[in-house]
Amino acid sequence: MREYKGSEIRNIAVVGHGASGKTSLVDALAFVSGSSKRHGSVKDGTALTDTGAEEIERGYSINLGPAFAEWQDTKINLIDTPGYLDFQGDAIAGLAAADGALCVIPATAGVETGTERMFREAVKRRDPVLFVVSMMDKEHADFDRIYQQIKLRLTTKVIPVEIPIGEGAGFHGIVNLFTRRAHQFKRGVKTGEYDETDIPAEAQEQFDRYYSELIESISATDDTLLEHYLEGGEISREEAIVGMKEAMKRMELFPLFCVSSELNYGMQAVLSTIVELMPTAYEMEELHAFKGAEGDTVVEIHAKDDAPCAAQVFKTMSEPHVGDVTFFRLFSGSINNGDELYNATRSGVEKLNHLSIAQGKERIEVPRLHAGDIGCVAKLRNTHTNDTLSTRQHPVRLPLIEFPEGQIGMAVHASNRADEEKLQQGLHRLHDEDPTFEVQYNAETHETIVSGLGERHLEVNTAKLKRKFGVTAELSKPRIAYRETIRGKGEGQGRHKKQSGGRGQFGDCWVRFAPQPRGAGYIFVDQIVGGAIPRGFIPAVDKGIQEAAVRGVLAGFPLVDFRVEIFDGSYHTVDSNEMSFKMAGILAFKAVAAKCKPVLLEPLDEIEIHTPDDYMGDVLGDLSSRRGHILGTEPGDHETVIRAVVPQAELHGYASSIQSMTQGRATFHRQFKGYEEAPNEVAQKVIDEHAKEREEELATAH
Ligand SMILES: Nc1nc2c(ncn2[C@@H]2O[C@H](COP(=O)(O)OP(=O)(O)O)[C@@H](O)[C@H]2O)c(=O)[nH]1
Ligand SMILES: [Mg+2]
Repeated sequence: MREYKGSEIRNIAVVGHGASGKTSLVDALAFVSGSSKRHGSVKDGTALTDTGAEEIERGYSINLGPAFAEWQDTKINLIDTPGYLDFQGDAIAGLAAADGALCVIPATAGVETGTERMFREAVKRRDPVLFVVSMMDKEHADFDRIYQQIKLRLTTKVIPVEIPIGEGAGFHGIVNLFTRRAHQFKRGVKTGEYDETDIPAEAQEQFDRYYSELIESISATDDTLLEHYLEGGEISREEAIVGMKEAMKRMELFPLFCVSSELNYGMQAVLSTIVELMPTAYEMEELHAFKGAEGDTVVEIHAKDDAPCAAQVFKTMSEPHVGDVTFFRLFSGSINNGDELYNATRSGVEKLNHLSIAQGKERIEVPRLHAGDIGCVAKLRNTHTNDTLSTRQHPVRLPLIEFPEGQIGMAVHASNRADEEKLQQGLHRLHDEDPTFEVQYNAETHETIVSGLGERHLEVNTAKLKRKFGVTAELSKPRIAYRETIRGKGEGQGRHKKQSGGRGQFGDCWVRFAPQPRGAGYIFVDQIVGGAIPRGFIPAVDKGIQEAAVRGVLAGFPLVDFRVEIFDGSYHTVDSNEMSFKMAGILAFKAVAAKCKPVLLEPLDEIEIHTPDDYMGDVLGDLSSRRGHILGTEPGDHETVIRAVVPQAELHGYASSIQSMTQGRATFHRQFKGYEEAPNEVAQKVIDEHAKEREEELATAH
């Protein structure tokens, strides 16, 4: 395989909703170009970029999948991405590595949530987007309807460059509006060969309509072209292409194409269009990176071969028998097989053995990669997603890819207790592979909590744990970290006395408890006068009280926000010691706290929801059924922002229910807000449950 310079490279992410035909399209493009030897199929589990065991088993993409197609002296790097929102982390990583996107929309199902989410993400990153209507051969395929839907739901700046001849079972050709030529296909063609003809009569009327629309749209983006057009001049194909490419870069035009990946119809035209209309890797917008230990110096990164190397890791995948494979986009400089690079994020040197490019799961070793290219390397020592590889002489860190944050949390434990350590290792490896999968230990509830983007995300990672690390893990509803406090004042005595021959134990204290404002914590005040207890023993009382407070009085949760004054006590010159006074503290807590109107506190989250206006009523109604307190609503661009405070206990499963309530169009962010007294009936339920658990524990202990 020859070497490609950045000017001969296009980096394209293929995005869209789940089951829109992305993986099939990537497979067909690579096959038709000749770069991939077989036309694989998602249904048979042979698609080029769906290679993980979980992907083949489930029939959809979970990880991004790298591939390439060599076409017209150009290497088109194609990054297939998962469409389900649960796996959108990889779609965002794919976009970050690319300079442009193909947004795939099936001719039957049309625009869906994932389409909308990824189209907006590409536009936000200012990546030119080319729409591809896929599955034109399927029953009920309807090109015009999809075009109107894109206009309505995604952008009015969409413009067909191709139109289909026939639809569904009758789909047999494509007219290109630029060339005014038709490609006519026959069933069973191997690599998308076609007969080129004039526009057939059956497509003439449609052509006339779309052609003037196309030329008008392009002219409207460029003053010279517009003048030319208004004066009645013809706009040449070359002028139109240049005008279109520039308009695409400014997000002013989004061309629309149509294909059938199953039949390989339309693939050659899409390949040529990518070469013609998508920016080369050298044209990428200039990036800014951070230099120095504090990252306080900003340097410009240009796609130049002779500039210092700067590569961003956008994905790592652990593979059986290989270890970790690291995928990176080389934004600047060129690298040779065997080079040593410097990971400025972690201050470590890495040797790039077997520098490669990937075609699905196959890796092809290359001697060199030029600025702008995408490559991979196996067995780096300590390099993870979002790290920057540069050189010791010019260490830099590229801006981080912003991954979406977890939406759902579950407690996890190994089915077999002996596997607990393996479980922890596996979880951390999975996080390294996928930053949207997070692992945290909650010290209050003693649970490991995993969070991700949806139920499917957590379920797939549980399957990976089993396959890759041999651990069977169980997920369960996380415990809520309730707390307790007191609302009243009280005082009493803690007296510990034990005499059993020899030296005894004696400690005795008198204390007063008083409530403190929420969040004030625990305060201990020494008000002993006249040496009722020697100074040295008083801290032991404090310690005893704190120790007892951890287990609370109502339901076993820590008691917080209270003040203790120690004001009297007594001691014994021989039998008193620290241990005895700690016991006295514990007894004092037990005697007094229960008398001070103890109450249960529950944790609350502040939640911010972005929802399309249509669903606002439903979302608000649902929040109040979850005992939510609405802080306010604000109108946004095409959405409303709702802010509310909701008890954590009511938020379990919220991600799934808001997705089904809003057809997956709302997003939310939640954050711990603080503690408040739980309403009586909630508290009583928690107290009863605790009592029952205690009983069961005691029963099994005997
Ligand atoms: N009839 C037909 N089916 C297709 C075509 N492209 C994809 N499919 C099928 O649609 C389903 C989803 O395709 P896939 O490529 O996995 O979509 P992705 O989830 O976007 O990657 C699979 O069963 C494919 O076989 C096409 O051009 N024609
Ligand atoms: Mg796929």
